[in-house]
Order: sequence, then structure tokens, then C-alpha cells
Amino acid sequence: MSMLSFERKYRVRGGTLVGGDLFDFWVGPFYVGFFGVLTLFFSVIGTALIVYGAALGPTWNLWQINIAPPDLSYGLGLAPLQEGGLWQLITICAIGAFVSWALRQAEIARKLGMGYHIPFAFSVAIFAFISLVVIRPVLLGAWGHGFPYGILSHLDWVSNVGYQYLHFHYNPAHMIAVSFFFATVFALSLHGSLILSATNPKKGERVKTPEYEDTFFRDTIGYSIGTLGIHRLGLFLALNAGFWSAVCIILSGPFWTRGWPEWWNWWLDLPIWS
Ligand code: UQ2
Repeated sequence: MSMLSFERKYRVRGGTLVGGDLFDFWVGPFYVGFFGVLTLFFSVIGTALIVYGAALGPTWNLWQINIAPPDLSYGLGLAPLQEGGLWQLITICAIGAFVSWALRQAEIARKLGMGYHIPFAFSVAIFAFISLVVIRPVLLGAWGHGFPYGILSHLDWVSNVGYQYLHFHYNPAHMIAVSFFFATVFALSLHGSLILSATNPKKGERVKTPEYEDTFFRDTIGYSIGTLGIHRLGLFLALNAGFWSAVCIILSGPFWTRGWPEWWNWWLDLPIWS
């Protein structure tokens, strides 16, 4: 089933940001739009370049395939295809596809008269990616500071960059980001389990209303954030997790070059100890 009967009612004209009516149509269940075409364009080219890079060798082992950024000596210039140029083109395609996808979300939100919360949230994830492959490399003066595209190779990169700052867990922005990730998981586990428990009553009993959900948490901890509130909280926690991740890696190098444990010397250096 590609379209539920009531969906036709929501397939409204307009709301496009670019191109007017030109791409304002659906293919099966999917809205196309100018940015749908752009997303498809960048995705196909980017994927083809990744496969081409893999075909250049030395391995087809899915875990070991690696498309590396240019050597640091290329600075912020273009590199030959096999020397990191592929990585540069793939990065352009990735960002092109991600941004087009966000703008397609915005067009669909406009059609439906909704807020821009979804494209905004996705933009925070895009920002985290762009911090790693554009903002930090540009601030450090070389595309070679971007991370390599490969399953094991990107893990190696994270480990190496972490050790370059001795102990990355002492990075205060990293601490904040990790805390937000944990809080996001905690909030979603509370919410998911609450919804499933309320909607799966004993045989013969009715599905429980939100008042029961409020009462469960009031009886447990004396507070309920509410059915709209939990989603606002979840969005807040998740966006902050992505945002502080971006901050913690941009700080590392452009704004702090020593080990992160040393950053905490400001505490030992407070005049109150003398
Ligand atoms: C809640 C509520 C929901 C929920 C959840 C809560 C009826 C369906 C999970 C409880 C959440 C609280 C108390 C906030 C916890 C705070 C953090 C930082 C994790 O009250 O309203 O709606 O799903």
C-alpha cells in the first residue's frame, strides 16, 4: 500500500522553496520536489565515488575499505583523486545530500503547515558532521584533519585524535555531550516504557489515558513533565548531545592544543588555595 486513503487530503500544492510547481509532485509514497531531485543526485554521485574509491583497492573487505582525506601537505587545496581528491568530492556530495534532505523536510513541513522542528533538528546533526570535515579542518589549515571514510579507519581516527589530547574524557565539552547522550537515552527509556506499559493493559482492560501516566510518575517521584513536555525534553536533550559533540571537537586543536587533563589546572591555580 503506497498511500492510505486519508493521505490524499494532505497532498497539498505549494510550500516549495525553489522551482515553484516544477518538481511539486509525488512518486508513489514519496514527495519529490527540487530538493528531492538534488538529494538523489548527490547520493548517487557520492555513492558511486565511494564504490570507485573502493575499487581502486587494496581491499573489498567491508570493514577495511577506506577513503582517506588528503595528506596534511595539501593544506586547504584540492588534491589529486587518488590522493584524497575522492574524499573531497565525497564530502561535497555528502553535505549536498544532507542539506538537500533538510530543505526537502522544510518544504514538506511548509506544505503541512507544521513548524520547522524536524529540519532544525536534522540540521544539528548536519552541523556535527560539518564540524568534523569542514569547520575544524579549515581552522587547522588542512583537509587532512578530516576523518577518513571507512568503518575501522574512522574508529582508528577517533582513537588517535583522542590520544593526541592525552585523555579526551577530560575535555569539559565532551563531558557535557556524553551527559546529554546518557540523559537522552534515559528519557527515551522512561518515555518508551511508559507508553508501552500504558497501551498494553491486561486482557479485557482499556488502554490507559495520560492521567494514568502522570499519576505513575507523581506517585514515583512526585513530578510528571507531561505528554507534550517529555517530547520537548527529549528534543532538547538530543539536540544538546549533538551540539556539544560538535563544540568538543572544534575546541580540540583550534582552541586547545595540550592534553585535556591539563586544562583543569585552572582549578589548581585558583588563588584560594594559598
Ligand atoms: C512524564 C510524562 C510522560 C513521559 C515521561 C514522564 C505524562 C507520556 C517519561 C516522566 C519524565 C520526567 C519526570 C522527566 C525526567 C527528566 C530527565 C532529565 C530524564 O512525566 O508525562 O509522558 O513519557
